[in-house]
Amino acid sequence: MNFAKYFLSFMLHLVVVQGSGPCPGVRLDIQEKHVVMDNGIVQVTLSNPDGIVTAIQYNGIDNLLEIVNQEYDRGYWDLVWDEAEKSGTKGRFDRMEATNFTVIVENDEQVELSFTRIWVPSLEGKLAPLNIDKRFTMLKCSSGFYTYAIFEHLKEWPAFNLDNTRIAFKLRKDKFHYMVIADDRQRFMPLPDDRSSERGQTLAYPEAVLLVNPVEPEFKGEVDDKYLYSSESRYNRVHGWISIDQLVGFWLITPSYEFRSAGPLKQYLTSHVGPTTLSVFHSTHYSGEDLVMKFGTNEPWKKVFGPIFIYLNSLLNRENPLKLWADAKQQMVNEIESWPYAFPASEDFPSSDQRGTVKGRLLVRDRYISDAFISVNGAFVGLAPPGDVGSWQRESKGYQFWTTTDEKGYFSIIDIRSGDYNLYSWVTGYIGDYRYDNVINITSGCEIDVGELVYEPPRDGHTLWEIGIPDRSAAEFYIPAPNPKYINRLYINHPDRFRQYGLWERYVDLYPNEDLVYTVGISDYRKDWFFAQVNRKKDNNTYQGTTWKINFKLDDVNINGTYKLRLALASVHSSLLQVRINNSEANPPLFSSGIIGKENTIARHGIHGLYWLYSIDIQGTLLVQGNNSIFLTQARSTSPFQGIMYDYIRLEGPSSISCTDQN
Ligand SMILES: *[C@@H]1O[C@H](CO)[C@@H](O)[C@H](O)[C@H]1NC(C)=O
Ligand SMILES: *[C@@H]1O[C@H](CO)[C@@H](O)[C@H](O)[C@H]1NC(C)=O
Ligand SMILES: *[C@@H]1O[C@H](CO)[C@@H](O)[C@H](O)[C@H]1NC(C)=O
Ligand SMILES: *[C@@H]1O[C@H](CO)[C@@H](O)[C@H](O)[C@H]1NC(C)=O
Ligand SMILES: *[C@@H]1O[C@H](CO)[C@@H](O)[C@H](O)[C@H]1NC(C)=O
Ligand SMILES: CC(=O)N[C@H]1CO[C@H](CO)[C@@H](O)[C@@H]1O
Repeated sequence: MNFAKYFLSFMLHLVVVQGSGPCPGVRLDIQEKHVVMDNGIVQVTLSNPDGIVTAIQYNGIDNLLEIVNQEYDRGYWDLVWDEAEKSGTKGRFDRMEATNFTVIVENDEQVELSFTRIWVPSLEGKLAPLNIDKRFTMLKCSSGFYTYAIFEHLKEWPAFNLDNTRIAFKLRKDKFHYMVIADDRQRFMPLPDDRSSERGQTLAYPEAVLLVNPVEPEFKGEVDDKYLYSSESRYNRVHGWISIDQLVGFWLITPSYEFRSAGPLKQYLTSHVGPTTLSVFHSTHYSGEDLVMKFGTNEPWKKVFGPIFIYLNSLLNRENPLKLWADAKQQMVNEIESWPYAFPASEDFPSSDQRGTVKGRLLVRDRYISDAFISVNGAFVGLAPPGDVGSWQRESKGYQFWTTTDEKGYFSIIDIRSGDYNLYSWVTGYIGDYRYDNVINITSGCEIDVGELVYEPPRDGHTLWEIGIPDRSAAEFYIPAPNPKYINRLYINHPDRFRQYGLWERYVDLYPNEDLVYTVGISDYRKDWFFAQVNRKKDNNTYQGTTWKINFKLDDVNINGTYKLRLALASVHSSLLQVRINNSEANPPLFSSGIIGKENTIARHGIHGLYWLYSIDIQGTLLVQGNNSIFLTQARSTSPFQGIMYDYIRLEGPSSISCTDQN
């Protein structure tokens, strides 16, 4: 079928059927093994007392969830945990089956159900030491339902690690074929069967499969990998699936990311072949072990994940199915506008009037560029639990509240839960991280004005040269076309060129014998700086680290001065970065990072992971008038996925005061 033509054949008028007119109240039917919530639009069946969504009846379809699967494998919360002394991120999977079912609210307007599991010491070593309360809420006239969960670790309980937690929905593969992550990230998807060993070929890791003999021949030759569909938290607000035949949409709407780990840039899985759709609240993806939540004994903790909204929509016959996406985006806006929700019955979810506000203005002063206090539009400003400068990107136990500045630098962060926070910021175009040093105590209904804050990014001298844009991403560098054998057609002629399988192998194609050499003033970072410093594959299937060389000319050198090399990294994976000046053999090197990073962004087609900033002193005696070279060596070479993504590199002149500075 030519799907593009199929879509175009529809006329563009939108009537989404739901929500209007009178609707019946919400009804609850408690059965022996199941509980059913029904508001006349949607009927949701949960297992009793496990609290697993076994059926979602909507628009005349008995169940939108995969009826081929066992009931426990349809719509479920899960977590991955481990005992405290264990390392790694692949702990023990737990589907969070509850043991007790309670009706919290039951009236015409709302039904709220609670499925709980209480931890007791006899469960030590068997289950994560957590009390879990899974809530499911249905409102009158609402085309969907809400879910949230409260996790609690009590004071005397054992230490443990929490690697991952999420909710997963497995949809019917006979109905849902078209997946939407964003306006420019949507497509018909292969079937789960296409990933089987009879039809597909596993590539360098199990998640990536080359579709050799798919059921629908149009997918032949493509790579399927769920990591091709990951999304940053700030953009991960609505995604899901469309049934083209039934004109039904299934959407996960996340109106706030206050409860997700690690701030706006953290990347999470979304939807993928299954058809599966996920709301991930906490994971180590694109960050690694630094993101594992590690709880000590004597560490009481409680956190509410969600609520999120599972939204269903439908169209009348012969309408353009993509209107379901347009409508889902509108519903997302509606949900964001009603955040924080008023309906959750748990006292652990504070309403808007129990929360506080912080406002102020952020200005940037970058000496040696200008003495001016610059107001920056779109700078991220956020509250996260108190910590070191930049700690928000590894923070996961608390809540984070982020906004961006307006064109004059003003910001207002609303609906902040009570508690102690630091205010953090980073600004595209400038290196480093800002932290407002006072702890901000938010209490119910408070309004705090922090006034004018000035971020002075790290700088000791004038820019002698720079490579890239300081934006915490390697996207501006050279990203090669994929090997034609390993493409995902969605990302051909797409702005996100980095979302392709196997780009790490293209380095050797481009630099078969000599490593990358970049000459300041002649090279162009958009073409001449490969997006990741990856290892070189040898004929005997071993790998070799690489040394990249930056050539630059200095008209004069202050041998008494200290020059500063700023190395901002967008991601690292199991790497050892060494810096040498003018002598590629110098031992010891001028700088060595030690082994850093477990972010796995190269394998997972991310263009950034965690942000690292190194500021390295270079004594003037190491430099010469005329041509100089900086050698960047990535010395670890046991895997193709090791390497470094640079964000931005700058050499600053020595911090002497010149006549021009004084004028
Ligand atoms: C189950 O919930 C009810 C109502 O909250 C409570 O009375 C009962 O003690 C709970 N049972 C268990 C095993 O937690
Ligand atoms: C901040 O507020 C919380 C209540 O929201 C309170 O428990 C805590 O002690 C306060 N911290 C400080 C430093 O005042
Ligand atoms: C693989 O080849 C490289 C040179 O291309 C060599 O240095 C290395 O020792 C070889 N490794 C093995 C295990 O044969
Ligand atoms: C460097 O310092 C030495 C000793 O203080 C001084 O004699 C020399 O003139 C200085 N050179 C430059 C270029 O500033
Ligand atoms: C300095 O580098 C430039 C650019 O790479 C090159 O053209 C020139 O020949 C070099 N000069 C010397 C003296 O090596
Ligand atoms: C310390 C050092 O190795 N300096 C060298 C820098 O590069 C120039 C030009 O290649 C050499 O002359 C210096 O000796």
